[in-house]
Amino acid sequence: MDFNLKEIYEHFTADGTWLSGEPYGNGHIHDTFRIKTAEPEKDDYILQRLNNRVFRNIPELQENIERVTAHLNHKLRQIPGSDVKRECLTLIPARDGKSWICDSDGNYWRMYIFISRHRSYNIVDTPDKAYEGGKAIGRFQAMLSDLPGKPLHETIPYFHDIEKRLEAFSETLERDPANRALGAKNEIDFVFKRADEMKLILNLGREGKIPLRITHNDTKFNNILLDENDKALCVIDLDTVMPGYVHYDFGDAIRTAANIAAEDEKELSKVKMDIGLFEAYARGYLSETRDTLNDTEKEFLAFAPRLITFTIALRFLTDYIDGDHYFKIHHENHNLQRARAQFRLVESMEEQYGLMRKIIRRMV
Ligand code: ADP
Ligand code: GN1
Ligand code: MG
Repeated sequence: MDFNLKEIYEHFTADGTWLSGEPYGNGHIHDTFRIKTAEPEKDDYILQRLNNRVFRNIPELQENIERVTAHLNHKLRQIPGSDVKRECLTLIPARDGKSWICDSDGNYWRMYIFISRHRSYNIVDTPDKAYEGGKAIGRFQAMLSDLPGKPLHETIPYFHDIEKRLEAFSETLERDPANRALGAKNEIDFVFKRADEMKLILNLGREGKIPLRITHNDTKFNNILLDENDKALCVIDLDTVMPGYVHYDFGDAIRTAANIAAEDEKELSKVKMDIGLFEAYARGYLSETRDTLNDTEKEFLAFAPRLITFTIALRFLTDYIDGDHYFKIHHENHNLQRARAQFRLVESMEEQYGLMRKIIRRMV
């Protein structure tokens, strides 16, 4: 689709003269553009067309993000030497004062300051970077632990609820609208074999042994920006910040920070969880959260990567069977390829689970 980005840009109260707008980043959900301004000393911007099939209530979504970014901004201002514009997202209000606009075609848009001089990684190649990512998420959770006011809206209900995800999968399999189930028999078997054990974290929550906290819920490594020296800079993609278990953030971060291959690697023999990257991320994360997590949360951290990698593989597979309506895809069978790579990663985690537990136990 072609958009008149300049016209949309002009609806926001941005500083700086429009120079150009180009697609940016590797997100699977929104359409993201980098807007460059003509004046070198002025900020550039990120303009996003929001996916309102995925996020059904944009005003609520934006209200969450307004509250979260205002709180982070307030906290950072109290830290001497902090670079507020780069260490948290800054929304740019529209001319009517709202933090988003709806254009005449019914598209929703929002704008952030572009975080300058950042580095973004889809694959992590050194323990130092993994460590910094862990610190960034740990600090993010700590800073939001005293967010004042009412609970955040659940922008996607039951987002990491594995029972609901399994139900949706079974329902999609039954419909099999794209006639794809037969070609994914091995993957389907893989899911049902593990369905029960994956309810562990959900059950601990039900038993009151782990608390709901404010979590990010989408801690894929490219949602954590590092600075020009590869130090933790900013956690972005705040659409799913809402109540959750810390395991969701830990698990999703390991899924991406410790996988030595791409999320959608076709050559499955290349997919592997690197235990050194796992250790480094966990060290960074626990350096910020060791004192706040309870014993049960700590005890089951090592299980989290298996759960979240399985959950996201299941969502890729569900979307494949459903005919690719949720995640952006770049070729036919892309969601199946993603699911296969992620299931292989689950196996790699299963193979190393004893060691993962030992590492966490030693650290807490
Ligand atoms: P999606 O939900 O589609 O993943 P994101 O909000 O994560 O959307 O944005 C997609 C990508 O755009 C990010 O992975 C990142 O590379 C880039 N990005 C988003 N916001 C900013 C920002 N404020 N500054 C710099 N880059 C950003
Ligand atoms: C999506 O938005 P993005 O690309 O950072 C998805 C995550 C998945 C991830 C898999 C709102 O993340 O849940 O883990 O793709 N976000 C949403 O790569 O569904
Ligand atoms: Mg993203």
